[in-house]
Amino acid sequence: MSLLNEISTFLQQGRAKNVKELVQKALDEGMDPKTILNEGLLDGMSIIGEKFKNNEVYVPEVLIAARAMYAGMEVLKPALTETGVESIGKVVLGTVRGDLHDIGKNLVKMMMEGRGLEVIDLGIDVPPEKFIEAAKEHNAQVIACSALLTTTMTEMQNVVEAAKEAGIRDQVTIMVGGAPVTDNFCKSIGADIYKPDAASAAEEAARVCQGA
Ligand code: B1M
Repeated sequence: MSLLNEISTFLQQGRAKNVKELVQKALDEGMDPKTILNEGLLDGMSIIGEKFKNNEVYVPEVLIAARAMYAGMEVLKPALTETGVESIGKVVLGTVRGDLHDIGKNLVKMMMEGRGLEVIDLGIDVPPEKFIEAAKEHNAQVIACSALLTTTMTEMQNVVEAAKEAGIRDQVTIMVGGAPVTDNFCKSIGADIYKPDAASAAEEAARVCQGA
């Protein structure tokens, strides 16, 4: 079994310690951190997701797999993010109200920090007003909302409306993402940018902050 397959398998089994060790081993062998992320950690998480959908595994198994995912991400973080980079802009990031999924959001954060952005992470289950308050307080250029549920993605429209009501809509770029979100949905709610993955979200946020 290849190292990446082993990482994926251990992640599915929720064996955080093994995942951590193997991610470190892969890094020590000079493997590209993005390959480790995509073909090891995210591969395992997506297999767990498929099994979850088919009722082959349940919430506890998914949670321990998520814990193993974090253990691996922690080891990868320094390799994915450049340290000591001067901030090129500020992003307020959170998972919308009613939604507790944070793995994708945390990846977005990691990638954004790696691009030299300062990220104000509001966590999960974030009400629209909190996004707005934080954007005003920190003078952020971007509000970035993540949602993983079809029932919570509609909260993104409330963030857009709250920005209008607070009079900051033309000062802030609203970016949306997460598995059920699409470009059409983004347009339909009046948000500015949809990006399908963490790396392109970070690239776009950096572009916005640099006024390119
Ligand atoms: Co949840 N869950 N979950 N879950 N869960 C999904 C999302 C689901 C698709 C599973 C399924 O049925 N196949 C399904 C949603 C169905 C739907 O709405 N269409 C689902 C469900 C139903 C639920 C519950 C309702 C289950 C229940 O209790 N009956 C419940 C809801 C709780 C709540 O939020 N209120 C629930 C709970 C949970 C756990 C707590 C057990 C756990 C979350 C743990 C955690 O996050 N700390 C969990 C997990 C782990 C999943 C799956 C298996 C994996 C999600 C994940 O982390 N993927 C998921 C199935 C799946 O997605 N295949 C599932 C890896 C992550 C890196 O991907 O977050 O998509 P993702 O991020 C991607 C992109 O989307 C993008 O970048 C990342 C990749 O680079 N991205 C952005 C994300 N945010 C972005 C923002 C951007 C741009 C890009 O710009 C701002």
